[in-house]
Amino acid sequence: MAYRLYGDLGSGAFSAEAALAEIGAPYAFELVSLEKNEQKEPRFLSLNPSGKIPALRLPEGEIVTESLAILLTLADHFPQSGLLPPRAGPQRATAYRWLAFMASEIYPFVEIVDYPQRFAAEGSAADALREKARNRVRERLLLLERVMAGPTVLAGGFSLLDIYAAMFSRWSVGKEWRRAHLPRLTALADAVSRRPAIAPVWSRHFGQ
Ligand SMILES: N[C@@H](CCC(=O)N[C@@H](CS)C(=O)NCC(=O)O)C(=O)O
Repeated sequence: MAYRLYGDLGSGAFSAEAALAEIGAPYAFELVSLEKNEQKEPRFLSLNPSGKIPALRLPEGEIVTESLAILLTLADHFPQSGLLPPRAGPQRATAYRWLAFMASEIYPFVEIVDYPQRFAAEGSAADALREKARNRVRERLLLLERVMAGPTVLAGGFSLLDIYAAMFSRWSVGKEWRRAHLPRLTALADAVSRRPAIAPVWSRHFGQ
């Protein structure tokens, strides 16, 4: 049995699919439409009770949710893929550090930008909250922009970090703002989008 990835286009499922493509692992993509709110339907809730995508069914049948857990699991399954620096080395620790930063310091604010009415009364309170959350995402991407080793997040070259950072650079902050303030992350995302294995995945999720 191959991997089965549950998600929507332009969502966090991009990171898992890009990793699968980069590895060259066989997988199937099952659409869970955010527009139709299918992530909250019983069929999907039986896979992920938190009602969020992505979810990955492993060849063994186990379900993994949480985008970071999925990425780390895939890197574990395919150590030769080079998606993470060597185990127990200092670069591996740096990789964990910034992966955790993106998952815990950026991703939760994306939910507020996308669904502010979950956190504040609809109307001007929700609109104001959305703008505050957008600013937190911007501030944290600016931090990532500053700590990037060069054209990739890690000094050792391409890794999971670049896939994850490229994805977050697409969300919440606005194209014009991104181009004006995140030149290195914009160049990183362009480079990720051009990687031969990832290019078709990128264009399905983000266009161009
Ligand atoms: N912590 C989760 C967050 C996943 C998440 O928020 N996914 C979004 C799509 S990018 C989602 O499913 N949103 C639908 C909802 O919150 O109802 C992860 O890292 O996978």
